[in-house]
Amino acid sequence: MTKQRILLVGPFDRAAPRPGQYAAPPLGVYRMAGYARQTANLEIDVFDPSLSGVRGFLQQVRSTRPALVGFSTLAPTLEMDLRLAALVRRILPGTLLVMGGQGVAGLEKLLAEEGGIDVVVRGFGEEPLVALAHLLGPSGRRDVLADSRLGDIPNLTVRESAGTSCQTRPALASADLFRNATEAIDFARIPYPHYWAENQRRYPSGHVQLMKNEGLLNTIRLITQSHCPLGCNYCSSTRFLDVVEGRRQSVLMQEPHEIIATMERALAAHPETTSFYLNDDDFVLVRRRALEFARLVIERFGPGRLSFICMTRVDHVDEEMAQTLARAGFRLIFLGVETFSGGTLLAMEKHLQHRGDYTSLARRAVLTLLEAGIVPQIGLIPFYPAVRVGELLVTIENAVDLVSRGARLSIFPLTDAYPGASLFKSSCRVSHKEIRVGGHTLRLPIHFLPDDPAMQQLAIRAIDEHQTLRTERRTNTMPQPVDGLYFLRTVLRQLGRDTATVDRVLADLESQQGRVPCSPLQYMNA
Ligand code: B12
Ligand code: SF4
Repeated sequence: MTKQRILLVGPFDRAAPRPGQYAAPPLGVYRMAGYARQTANLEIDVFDPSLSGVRGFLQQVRSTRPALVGFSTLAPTLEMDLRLAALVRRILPGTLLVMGGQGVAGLEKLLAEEGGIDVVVRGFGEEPLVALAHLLGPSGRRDVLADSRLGDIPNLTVRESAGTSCQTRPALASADLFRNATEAIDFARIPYPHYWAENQRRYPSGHVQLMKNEGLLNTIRLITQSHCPLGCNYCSSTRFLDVVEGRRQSVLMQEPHEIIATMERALAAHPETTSFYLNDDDFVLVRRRALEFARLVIERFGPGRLSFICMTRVDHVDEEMAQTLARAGFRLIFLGVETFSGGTLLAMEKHLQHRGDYTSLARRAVLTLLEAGIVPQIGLIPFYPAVRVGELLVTIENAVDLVSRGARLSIFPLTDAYPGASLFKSSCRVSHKEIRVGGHTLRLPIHFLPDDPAMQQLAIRAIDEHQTLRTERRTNTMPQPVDGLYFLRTVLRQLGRDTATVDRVLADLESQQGRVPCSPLQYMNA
């Protein structure tokens, strides 16, 4: 019998690129493909609609006629992913539609009962995908849904008919699966050069320079641990793998020598790689491991051969860590600061391993990285639900000051309401949008709104004004931190505050940057 083909589809982000964001391949999907080829010899194609568009997608579906299409989704891409699924249903009614990824958490029943998806998978997809593929017969979808062995595959929500579904037993992920799946990633089959070329096209060299990302465009992202367990209440990825009621998934991670081995495999496939982005939610979660990794990098590659990027939290940065990482080649570190105000921080339940003044701690983390020669990129959520005007001003003042000293910024104005975040259990107000797919209307959460109605109005006005300026000036890919600073400037202006300091920092950035399209001053004078 000829092997049935499977198509895995990455999340479709129509809004890309967002300021400061780089295109990257959907690693989870490639990891599943590698594992399924290696363990079960399955015939798998991978398609990334964010890179190749809807027309390319339809061509792929029509020419390969897959028996199973697996969609990877994230909360903000769900609408587009469901639309692609509806198109497949129309072209190939007998194909099994499966959906997984971070974006299914908390929406499993909705997606199976009203989203037109046959099987929704929670957690890591490698084992469920292989098990589902084994149930495919000549009648594709019908065979799988009628097979009693479907009930033995854990972590599934299966559509029974419109409006009803059933769930199979939950199971946590094992350390063996994490290791085997990571080892099965076939880097040679991931078209990194396409993504690198796309990023080069998107960001002129002046932007890259201003964002302090020189030499970081040929980057390969790696995931070396299963998740971050720290449990901040607005975060969904911290709970994505917690599928068993009342039990938390233990963190599964590669040891430093295993990370080096993965890098060597990636480098052998793509020797033109200049940097690795250790894209774990918190690469410095286990101090000993991060320090040992830095030591091994110097031993194996020598100083300067490779650059590194990672993400961590302010309470995991100290002088020894910063200096050691800098020596190993770490150039850019994303810091989940979110706010510089201790009051707002308390409401976020970030469980910091630190007592004392939070503003000083957060500033110290940023300055310590700068002193070590690493660029800190400060992530902020200025309009977190509990925020008050005084706290917002503390955040803006510190962010502007630290950018003037060399830090960079990423701003998410409102708190994204990702289903699965524990903040849903609070009384926070949530904005929703309704989407219509396959004859059903789905109501999806979008943002947690500020509690204080005046702050809510302020946020909405500032976001609108900022978006209008971006559109008018066609500056959607304006470099960070210019885009972020300009947003903060808009907030200050709306509050009737003095903008002289932020104006000075913007002007200073322009003079460093030289002549680059959509310069900050042009933007400010709009
Ligand atoms: C690298 C990364 C990116 C990269 C690459 C994106 C990608 N598509 O993989 C870039 C920079 C492009 C990116 C962009 C965005 N990202 Co992003 N990203 C990440 C990050 C840091 C790691 C993702 C990763 O590689 N994980 C490791 C792999 C192995 O896991 P995985 O992808 O989840 O896949 C496994 C399972 O989910 C499951 N699975 C996944 N898909 C499928 C499909 C099927 C059929 C099955 C059965 C199973 C399955 O099996 C996989 C293998 O085990 C995560 C943080 C995190 N904790 O995951 C955020 C994260 C996924 N991103 C997020 C968001 C919001 C986005 C954006 C929408 C950002 C935005 N608002 O601007 C865009 C969307 C663009 C796009 N087209 O994907 C959110 C999603 C939140 C949510 N609850 O949905 C996360 C969780 C970060 C966060 N804020 O919490 N991102
Ligand atoms: S530290 Fe970051 S990844 Fe970890 S729970 Fe908090 S927000 Fe999520």
